[in-house]
Amino acid sequence: MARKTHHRACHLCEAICGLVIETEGADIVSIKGDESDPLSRGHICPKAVALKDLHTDPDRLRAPVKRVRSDDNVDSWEEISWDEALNTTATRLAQIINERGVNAVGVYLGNPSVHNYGMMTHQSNLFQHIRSNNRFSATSVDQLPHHLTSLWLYGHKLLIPVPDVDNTDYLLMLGANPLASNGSIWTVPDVKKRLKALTRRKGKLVVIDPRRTETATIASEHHFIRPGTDALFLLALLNTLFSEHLTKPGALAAFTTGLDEVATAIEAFTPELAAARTGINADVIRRIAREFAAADNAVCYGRMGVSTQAYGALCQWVIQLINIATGNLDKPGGSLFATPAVDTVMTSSPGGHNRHQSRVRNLPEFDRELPAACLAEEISTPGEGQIRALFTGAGNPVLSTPNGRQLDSAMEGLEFMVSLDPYINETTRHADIILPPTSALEHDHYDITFHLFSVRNTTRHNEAVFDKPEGSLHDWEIFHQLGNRLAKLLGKPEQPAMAPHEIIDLGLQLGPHSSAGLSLEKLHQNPSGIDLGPLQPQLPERLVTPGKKIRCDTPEAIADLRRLFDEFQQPDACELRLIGRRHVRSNNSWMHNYHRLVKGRDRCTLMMHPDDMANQGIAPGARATLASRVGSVDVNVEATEDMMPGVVSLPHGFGHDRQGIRMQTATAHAGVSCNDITDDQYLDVLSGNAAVNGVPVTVCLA
Ligand SMILES: Nc1nc2c(c(=O)[nH]1)N[C@H]1C(S)=C(S)[C@@H](COP(=O)(O)OP(=O)(O)OC[C@H]3O[C@@H](n4cnc5c(=O)[nH]c(N)nc54)[C@H](O)[C@@H]3O)O[C@H]1N2
Ligand SMILES: Nc1nc2c(c(=O)[nH]1)N[C@H]1C(S)=C(S)[C@@H](COP(=O)(O)OP(=O)(O)OC[C@H]3O[C@@H](n4cnc5c(=O)[nH]c(N)nc54)[C@H](O)[C@@H]3O)O[C@H]1N2
Ligand code: SF4
Ligand SMILES: [Mo]
Repeated sequence: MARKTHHRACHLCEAICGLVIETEGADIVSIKGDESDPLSRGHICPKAVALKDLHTDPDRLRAPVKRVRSDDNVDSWEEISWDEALNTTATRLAQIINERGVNAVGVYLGNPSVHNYGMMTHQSNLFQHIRSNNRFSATSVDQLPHHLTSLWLYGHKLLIPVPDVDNTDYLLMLGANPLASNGSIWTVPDVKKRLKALTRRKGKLVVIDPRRTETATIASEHHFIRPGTDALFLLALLNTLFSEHLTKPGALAAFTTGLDEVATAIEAFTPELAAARTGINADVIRRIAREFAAADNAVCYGRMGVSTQAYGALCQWVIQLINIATGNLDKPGGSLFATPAVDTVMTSSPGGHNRHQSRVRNLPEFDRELPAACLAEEISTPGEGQIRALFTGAGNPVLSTPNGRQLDSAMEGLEFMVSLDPYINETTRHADIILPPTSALEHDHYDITFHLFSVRNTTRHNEAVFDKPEGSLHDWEIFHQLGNRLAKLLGKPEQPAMAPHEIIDLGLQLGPHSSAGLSLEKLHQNPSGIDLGPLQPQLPERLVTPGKKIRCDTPEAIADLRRLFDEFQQPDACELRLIGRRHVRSNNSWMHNYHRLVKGRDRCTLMMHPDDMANQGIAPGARATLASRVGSVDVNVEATEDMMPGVVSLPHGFGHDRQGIRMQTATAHAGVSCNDITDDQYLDVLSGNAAVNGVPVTVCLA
């Protein structure tokens, strides 16, 4: 059979590595890094090869299924036609909307939806008919504080600058472990090589993390920090910059206001206050501030660990202010905004905050979404506006949102649930109908999201590797067809079909690089991608704020300083706090079904410092019970001095031993769910983001 070579960008994580995939008929013969990709330059990680496993996985659904419950409460699944699946779904949704209004329909969209451009371009085909207040997504267990901060400072939720790692002299990194995650809100394939190049050219990488991570081991310096105290550390840095007159906004000064007001507002946040609670010495904090200010160019970057904690929004806000106050925003070697060929900043709403609140707990919306931490209570609390039907798409909130067990049981009480997902997993097992899309390799691919956070401007569109199997539907087609069926039932006009690639073709021709003659055709002539050059300074033009000014003294953030100050006036009664972790062979909750990624030693272990273990009488290798306000799990303990004393770490995305799941390999490597321990009541109240890091816990012998 003839061998074929395909070029394709990997869609599994934010690094968007270029791949070369060799096929023979329906077989994938090899998956390798694409040396000609101008961004990833041949880099791949072990997950890339699992694209083959994902494609061939016998557990992956190839046709829609409906759940059938027997008299003795045992569920089984029956394959049904697309017509039946889409008609039943549209009918049930229409019925609930007509009887109780749109708010009775909840929507949850998960992470892979932003890696799948058809889902991005076509979800509105369905959701325009369900303008529900009860929309949720993985954003509020993740990067919500970044969006909120960017809305405040730069006028648009997506205008998030990224560290110019290849040119910086000083990278201060908090709560990120790119050697495991391959970078986040920072598309930086081959990050290890880039970080090593930084230290080799005598630059400095300083990592602040409660665990000595893989990234920390290649850093110039690593400091443990008590989880959830980063805002104190960051404010102490900024305070030092002000009090020692080290601020120098430079060119930014012409369009930046409010730094003096910030200086006054944060006077109380001294290095001494921070030292008492963070565990980082005041002299070290002052030294880092001075070194940061003295570097020719420097950048502060913080990710999951500082976003999904009780002061996530304050942390991200101060990070931006540190970069602004030192003149490092919009500067080569500092933090820069990317200019993607298809620019969603031009086409999407800037976002908004707190324009409505959740029904039960009054939590703020952001960009028309409510915090995922309140999804369960919105399903289970009776009253006007209660969620009675749920649509999930590319999400597994039972494993990925705090107090997942509560959501797991709330879903049992829904009148109707439908999931757009290729698997029967912890979440979708509750669905009445599961709509499985084609496999990723059966549709074309353009990354509409992550070029926006990339360290270099590049662009590529890739054709499908395999033909679409007969009778199957892509995610976008499911949205489109379901949307039209629902429209018809609600008496609204149907939408014509425009395929995702046609939208991209337009986006390329109207986008910021249109002068380079970009079009889909041109991209097809360059299947490894086209280099559009390094990131460029572009302020103030790119700002979307009134008068193109950056107003630093954000009233909401300044008001939140009081909450921070008050909390840290109290002694911390909590002995142990839980944080998460990632591993390069795993990807959130859904990639444990591929043997090559799960083989080897158990990775769902609780990492704990030997002194803490001794205090609790736990021997190495013993099983322990990890408990919080909301639940407990039994887990194997791994002794390691890489943990800060007083902190334990458990990865999320495990817990696959629940009834009715059809993911054989994952079930055989079940582990426990970290989110059976994280608390739906523990969040950053300013942004509404879940605080899955820093959760107060106890650990004792099982
Ligand atoms: N404790 C703790 N909790 C966390 C985190 C943490 O660090 N600690 N991290 C948080 C973060 S950053 C995130 S992003 C969330 C992730 O949370 P979610 O997005 O809710 O969960 P995922 O595990 O990404 O689940 C993805 C689902 O999409 C399906 N899927 C995969 N590809 C496709 C596709 O192409 N189309 C469709 N329709 N479905 C697809 C998979 O089968 C799976 O069911 O978890 C969050 N939860
Ligand atoms: N292999 C793999 N890659 C992935 C994913 C995956 O699951 N597996 N998920 C993808 C997704 S959806 C995302 S959002 C990104 C996330 O990308 P990253 O943000 O790089 O993710 P993590 O590896 O979780 O790094 C978070 C770090 O924060 C630390 N931390 C926890 N609490 C605190 C705290 O209070 N303060 C400080 N300073 N640090 C703290 C943790 O120890 C951890 O090292 O990764 C993406 N890439
Ligand atoms: S680093 Fe991310 S994008 Fe690159 S091969 Fe691995 S999973 Fe795919
Ligand atoms: Mo994420």
